[in-house]
Amino acid sequence: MSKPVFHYFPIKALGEPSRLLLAYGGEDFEDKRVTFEDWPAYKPHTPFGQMPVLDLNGKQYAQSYAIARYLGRKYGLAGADIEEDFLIDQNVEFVNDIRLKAASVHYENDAELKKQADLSKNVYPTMLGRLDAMIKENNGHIACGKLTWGDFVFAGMYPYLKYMLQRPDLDSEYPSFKKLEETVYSLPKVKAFADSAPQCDF
Ligand SMILES: N[C@@H](CCC(=O)N[C@@H](CS)C(=O)NCC(=O)O)C(=O)O
Repeated sequence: MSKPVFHYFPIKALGEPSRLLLAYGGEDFEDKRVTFEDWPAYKPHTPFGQMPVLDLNGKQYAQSYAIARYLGRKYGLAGADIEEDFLIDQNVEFVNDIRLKAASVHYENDAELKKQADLSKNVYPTMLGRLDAMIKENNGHIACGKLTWGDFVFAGMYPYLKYMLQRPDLDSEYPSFKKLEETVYSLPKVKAFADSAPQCDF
């Protein structure tokens, strides 16, 4: 059986959650960081023309949350029943809503549209406040009051979220965010992986 290969750009963003899950699962995987220069040659060989992609047991697995959910089930980080699974999915979708809103502004090239789409005064504070409350209600986790794959989604993507929101101060404004990131990164196998992985800011 060949070694699993996880393909993503040399950033955290949508790839880091599954890298951390693979590390947590003790998987001996190749962390293939495809450069932006090499990407055009890779792209046609991926299921949706996008990364991340996981090569596992001769199959290609795509879509970041589907991969994270799959790995979560594989490594005992899913819910105990369909009710808990639902809560994890629901709360991960909310984290993704914040990411998509931030991305829609961050990647807007038109300065006027970017200005009009400024969400920092009303939308972000409400959404981030809800996320903060969600983590507090869940004992420092994304859902179910315990460690699940949803925590890995948040922890892996958090630096990217801060970068897109241009909010390095989120750590101090919402200490629950930083604490959850630390909870995941201090798990022994995750820490070992992160300590030896190439450093990237987001
Ligand atoms: N829904 C997809 C989105 C994946 C996605 O947007 N990937 C970006 C990088 S974050 C990508 O591959 N961009 C290169 C391209 O589209 O050519 C997922 O969650 O995996």
